[in-house]
Amino acid sequence: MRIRFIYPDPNPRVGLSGRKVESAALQLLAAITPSTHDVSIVQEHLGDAVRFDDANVDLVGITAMTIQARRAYEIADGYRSAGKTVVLGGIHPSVQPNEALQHADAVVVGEAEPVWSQVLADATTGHLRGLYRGKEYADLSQLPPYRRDLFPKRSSFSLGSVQAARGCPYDCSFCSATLFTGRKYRFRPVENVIAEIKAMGRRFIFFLDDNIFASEPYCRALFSELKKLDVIWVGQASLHLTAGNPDLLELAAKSGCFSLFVGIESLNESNLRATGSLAKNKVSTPEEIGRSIRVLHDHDIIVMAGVIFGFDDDDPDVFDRTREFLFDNRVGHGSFSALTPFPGTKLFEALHAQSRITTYDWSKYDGATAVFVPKLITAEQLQEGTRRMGVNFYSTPKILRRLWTNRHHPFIYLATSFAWRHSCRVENHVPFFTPSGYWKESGRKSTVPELEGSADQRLLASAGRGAEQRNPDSDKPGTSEASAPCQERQSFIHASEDSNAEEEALSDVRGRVLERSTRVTATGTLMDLSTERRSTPQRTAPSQRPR
Ligand code: B12
Ligand code: SF4
Repeated sequence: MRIRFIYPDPNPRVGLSGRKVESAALQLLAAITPSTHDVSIVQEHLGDAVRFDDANVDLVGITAMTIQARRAYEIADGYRSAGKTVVLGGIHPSVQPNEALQHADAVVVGEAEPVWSQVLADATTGHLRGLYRGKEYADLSQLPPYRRDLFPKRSSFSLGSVQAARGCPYDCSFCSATLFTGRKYRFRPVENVIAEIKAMGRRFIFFLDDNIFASEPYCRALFSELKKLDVIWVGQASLHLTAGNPDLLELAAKSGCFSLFVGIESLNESNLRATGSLAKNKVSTPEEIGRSIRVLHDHDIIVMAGVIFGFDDDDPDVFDRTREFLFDNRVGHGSFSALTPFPGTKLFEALHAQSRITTYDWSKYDGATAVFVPKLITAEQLQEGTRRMGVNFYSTPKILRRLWTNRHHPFIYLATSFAWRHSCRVENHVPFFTPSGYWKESGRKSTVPELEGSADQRLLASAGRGAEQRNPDSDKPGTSEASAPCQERQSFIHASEDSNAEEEALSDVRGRVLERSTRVTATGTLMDLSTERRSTPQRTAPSQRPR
């Protein structure tokens, strides 16, 4: 078969982060596709065009995070209208499989490795079975080298992405990672990671791992090998594993680590406790967080602080407090997001149960748009405060004032800061993201006609229809997968995992699933849920309430 893998361009607002990084998922999918098939990759966010009239395609495989879902479905529908077979996969189709099945011949739930050969075999004989879900997680020691040969190196500054491990033992309420990759770390053999980096021939490396410092023995071995290569790398890490281990941090710096993304999330301890994020960083007060950041600075590592606004204890002053903290601590880079209840997360369940989610139009789940009603601030304050945070943080005087602390990589620091600055200002020009704004901004014409009704109604309706048409169990009472706006969290946590943490997670999600099934059966269909949501009056921030 002639197979084309596609990375949809979600929208231009995501700017720097979404636009430069190549898709590791598609490179890996191409690598695990037997060589009897002819494979190509289209990365829309890097400028490749999607062409539905291309006769040289038999099967299209599309990846999607939630923010990409709308565009992914458009592409899928376009290819299916042209008579091609379409398979959807990635985090969003995995948590919303029945919704995704409305636009595809098959949906892969979870990791592709365990099921991909079966999908291809069934597609070849014309007998695709709808949903494919592996019985266990992928064995990372068997991962083949990614197919980087399928697209040209775009620029000497572009990042080469590599994955050393999957999984995360924590379960922060807003995060999709754990339910997707499991609560147990799985590592690739160090020699395979190093061989891949060497073969890549790139100087700038991006470790995709949720926590590159996850295991001390593993990262010691990895960093010692990396030290022998002339590479510069960035990764994600938790504060206690880095700051609490200066010796390891020194090795990381010597191996080429120039920047670490650290999910600080919030400076408010009660938010950290409520979301479970305290477990990963183990520091809670601004003073402790500041001290940890200084340890990273002492090792010449630029800190990129990940901060989320809109938690239940965030009041209108949260933006000023955070701005001062980041400035006082000369934090080099910042990534600011409005809290987003991604489908499948505990946060989604909680906010949905409280009728606080204001839209199920996934294209608005971009981390910049307020898609729920916050508690102590208004949705407008959340959206505007988050936007202004980025613009203010990346103002030219501020970038220059923190140069001294981040002087060890002056060129990279300045180049990335100004790129982020540009990215924040691009967002500034698109105050409210709408699908039509998207097409206008990107200069691209929509390839499928606009559907009737709001995006909310369409998504809700299609999810319900999908269940009826494709899920043989959909008419059974209490089948929550058929009618809930979000599929169950446990749907692809593999029961075969034997770690205690995984068992605890499973019983935890099972409990909640039971609760959800009852709730969904009681309320009936998705449309009922949306009516329930819409009839809930908008909450007002306490400061605006009449006293
Ligand atoms: C790298 C990464 C990025 C990169 C993306 C690079 C790229 N172009 O691919 C950057 C930094 C740009 C990024 C940005 C964002 N990200 Co991000 N990112 C990740 C991260 C850390 C790793 C993803 C990865 O590449 N893994 C390695 C590959 C091999 O694994 P994989 O993608 O899971 O693919 C496997 C399966 O999913 C499946 N599969 C995937 N696609 C397909 C397709 C088919 C056809 C099939 C059959 C199977 C299949 O098979 C693959 C092999 O097993 C994940 C965290 C995580 N643990 O997953 C978050 C994550 C995916 N990101 C997330 C988010 C929210 C974002 C942002 C929206 C944040 C923001 N507000 O800006 C932006 C959106 C950017 C955009 N697209 O425009 C969320 C997604 C949640 C959701 N429900 O959508 C995640 C899960 C993080 C989290 N903690 O919740 N991200
Ligand atoms: S520690 Fe990071 S990757 Fe793990 S659950 Fe929390 S936010 Fe997600």
